[in-house]
Amino acid sequence: MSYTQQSKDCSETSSVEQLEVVIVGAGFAGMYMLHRTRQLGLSARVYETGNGVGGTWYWNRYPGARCDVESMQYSYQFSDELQQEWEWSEKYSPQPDILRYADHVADRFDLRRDIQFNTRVKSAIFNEITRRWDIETSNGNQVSAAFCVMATGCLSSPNTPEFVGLSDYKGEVYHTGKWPQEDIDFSGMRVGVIGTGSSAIQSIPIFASQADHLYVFQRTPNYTIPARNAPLDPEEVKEIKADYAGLRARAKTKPVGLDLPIPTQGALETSPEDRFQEFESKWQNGGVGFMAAFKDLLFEETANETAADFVRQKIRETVDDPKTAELLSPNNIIGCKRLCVDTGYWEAFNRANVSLIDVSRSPIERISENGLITDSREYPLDAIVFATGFDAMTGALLNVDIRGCDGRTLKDKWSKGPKTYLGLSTTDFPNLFTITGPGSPSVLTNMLPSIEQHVEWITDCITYMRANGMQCIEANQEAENDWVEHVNQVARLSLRSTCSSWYVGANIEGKVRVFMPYIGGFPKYVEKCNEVVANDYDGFTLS
Ligand code: NA7
Repeated sequence: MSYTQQSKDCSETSSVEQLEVVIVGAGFAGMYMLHRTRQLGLSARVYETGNGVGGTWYWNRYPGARCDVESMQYSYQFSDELQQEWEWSEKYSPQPDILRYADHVADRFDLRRDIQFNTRVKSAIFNEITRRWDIETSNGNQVSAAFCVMATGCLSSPNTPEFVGLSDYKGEVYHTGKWPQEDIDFSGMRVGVIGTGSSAIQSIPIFASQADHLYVFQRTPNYTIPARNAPLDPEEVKEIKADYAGLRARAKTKPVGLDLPIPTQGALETSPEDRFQEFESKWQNGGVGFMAAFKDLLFEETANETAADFVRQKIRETVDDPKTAELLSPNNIIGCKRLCVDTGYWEAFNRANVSLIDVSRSPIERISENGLITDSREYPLDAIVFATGFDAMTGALLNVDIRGCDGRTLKDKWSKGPKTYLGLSTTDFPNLFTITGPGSPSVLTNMLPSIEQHVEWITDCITYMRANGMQCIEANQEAENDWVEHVNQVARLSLRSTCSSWYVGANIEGKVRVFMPYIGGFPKYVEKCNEVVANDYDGFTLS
């Protein structure tokens, strides 16, 4: 639907399409938002930079990319038919399976007809006369929408450090977060990987099996736990599907939104033998559940040290060369940076064609025409892989020129760290919603239930506004201040806020150090969101 509208100063007439809702991003958040919006009978369009759905799982196609949340829980629950009919094949799904699932959802709910691919939203500007959002895309489309919903993802703005000389480099350059769609095979090549975060840890064993020689440039070693991935047992799947609702309901009572056992004992309350047994059993089970061995691992440094020691011992047992083992051993808080999950990571360093290069003391100096230079030595390379992570949580939001009341930019408002009410909304930006935005549990939880909770909250809010003849909703300054204070306060209780991770923005030069996600847990957060609604959108002004 499109009609002619007088522009602000009435001097010209332009044809601008009018929509109820514009959604930015066609990952799991954007797709469900579109589905729910259409169910309400509202006109909506999704703009997506890529040429397909899936968001994070569309871009992160690097070899070895795999989810660290179990497949049976890393999926939508809004449609029982969908969760009953879809068959996952592995305990932890590889990226191609998750992308296939995203494609299936898009087809099953006929979503593509309202998604415009290959289109980046350039700007979203709140028009104070129409009280609507004026949105402009990279290919010059202009639309006006009553609501603008940012479904841009938390890890979707890749971070590529600006090394001197990169543009002169003659070899191939890749970023794990922007991996090409075609198959890349490093056979016979000298390959350098920069970084040892989760993306590097997942891809290194595969690169090592292909490359002539693989050089891993490590600044900070990371903790990783074996995934122990396996095909899903059909009997177990049958059992889950017989009571999927039960599993989902239990998951919602857990801080991370995952049905995992909650520890009741502290690490220091147990004897060293029992403690070892518990760590060993979690280690054998594999995955991020390792941190659920004891209740105090993320709160008490001495308790945390027992878990860190256990993993360091495993590294020494696995890696043949003691010097390499030492270099691979982190000496910081385990679980402070997001714990990694791997398949054959430490083992890869036992191969003769893999070298670990420490760049902690002498950083990467520059990239030359032929390779990478550190510590005054050149490493000739045919390809360089940047596994250097993302400008997390705020990067993708701030890549769009978002302007609210009085022309205020979001970049300006968040220059000292993101400020939101519930991670859903921000003062001075009426009718703008962020799905899993900073200040919400998001990346500290199973993303799918967190996404669904936000989408349902937002669509319920729009329904309420329509039913009550309201045009605008805006977070109150005081409510926002209180929420930001609460988010910071609970963050200080956890060891998670103490290290230089992407949770605090420490990986991006110049980014203000603020613990961005809400660490108070999924149930507490949902309770707060529901309370706000029950009290007539307490903390918001509706007009
Ligand atoms: P991460 O976890 O942010 O890891 C990025 C890695 O890149 C990390 O080891 C960094 O070292 C390293 N890095 C970044 N810049 C440089 C420079 N300039 N020189 C050397 N090394 C550098 O990103 P991932 O993509 O692996 O994972 C992100 C999330 O995706 C992950 O947590 C999962 O949730 C999924 P540093 O530690 O900063 O010293």
